[in-house]
Amino acid sequence: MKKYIELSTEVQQAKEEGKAIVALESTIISHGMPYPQNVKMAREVEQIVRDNGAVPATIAIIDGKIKIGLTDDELEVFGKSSDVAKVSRRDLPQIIATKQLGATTVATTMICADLADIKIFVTGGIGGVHKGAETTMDISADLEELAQTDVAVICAGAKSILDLALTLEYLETKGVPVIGYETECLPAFYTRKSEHQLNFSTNSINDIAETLKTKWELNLKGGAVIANPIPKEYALDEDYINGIIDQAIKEAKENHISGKDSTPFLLGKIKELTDGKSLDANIELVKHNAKVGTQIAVSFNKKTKMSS
Ligand code: PSU
Ligand code: MN
Repeated sequence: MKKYIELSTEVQQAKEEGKAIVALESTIISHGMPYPQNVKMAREVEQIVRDNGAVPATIAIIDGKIKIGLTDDELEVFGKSSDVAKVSRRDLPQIIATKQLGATTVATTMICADLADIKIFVTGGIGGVHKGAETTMDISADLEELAQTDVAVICAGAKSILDLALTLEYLETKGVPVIGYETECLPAFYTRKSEHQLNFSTNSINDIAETLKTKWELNLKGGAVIANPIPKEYALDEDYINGIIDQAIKEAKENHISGKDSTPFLLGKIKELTDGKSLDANIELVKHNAKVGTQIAVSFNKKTKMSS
C-alpha cells in the first residue's frame, strides 16, 4: 500500500517531529472554485494552518500517487488544469492506475488521510442527502465514508442545496457524531443557522479533541463532523441565498444534471447568480475552518502523544 503514497517534505518532517498535521481536500480547489481564486484560497488556508501551529497536507492524486502535501507548483498546476477528475471512493483505484490527475472529495480525502495516519481534516462543506433523494437516490459518498473512516471533518455545515434534515438523519443512523462548535444548530454553510438542532454543542476545543480521542479509543469506527459556522461578517442573508439555491436547483433539473456533476454545477450556478458573493463567503468560511480545525488538531495531537 505504501508504494501508492507520497508525503511532501514538509509533511514527512512534521511526522518525524511529531507535529500536528491537518489534511485539506482538493475538489474544493478544482471543482469548487474558479482559478485563480482557488489557488490563492488554498495557499492562504495552508498558511493559516502553519500560523496556528500545525502542518498542512493538501491531498490529491498525481501521476499514480496519492500525494499527501502539495508543492506550490503542484497546487498551481492543479488549480489551473481543466481536466482534473473528481475522485470519490468509487473512482480512486482507476485514477491511480491510469495515472490521471485527480481531485479528492471529502470521502476520498478521508480515505487518503487515514492511510497517512492523519486524523483531522478541514474543508468548506460536506456532501449529503440531496433534495429529492427519495427519487434520485443522490446521497453523497461522503456520508458513507463518515460512517466507516476514522477522520474528523471540520466544516461549516452543509449547503441548503442538500436536504439538511435527511442528512442529519443519515448521519445519526450511521453513528456519526455531529458536534456544533459555538453553535446549537447545524450551520447551513452561507448562513450561521438552520432549523436543525444538534445534540452536542460546545465552545471548547479541548472537549472536541477529547471526544474524538475517546471515540477512537473505544474502537467506535468512523468519523465525526465538527460544524463551525461562517463568521457573522461574511454570512449571507438567508432568504436571499435560499432563493438563489432554489433557482440553481431548478436549472440543474432543466439541464438534466445528475451524479457527480450535480454539486459542482450547483456551486458554479450559485456563484454566477450571486455575482461572486457566494465565492467570497465560501473562501472566508474555509479560512475560519482552517483556524478552528488546526486548534483541534494541535489539541488532539498533544493528547495522543501524552497517552502513547
Ligand atoms: N460542498 C461544497 N464545496 C465543495 C464540495 C461540497 O460546498 O467543493 C465538494 C466536496 O469535495 C464534497 C463533494 O466531498 O463536493 C461532494 O460531491 P457529491 O455531492 O457528488 O458527493
Ligand atoms: Mn451525488
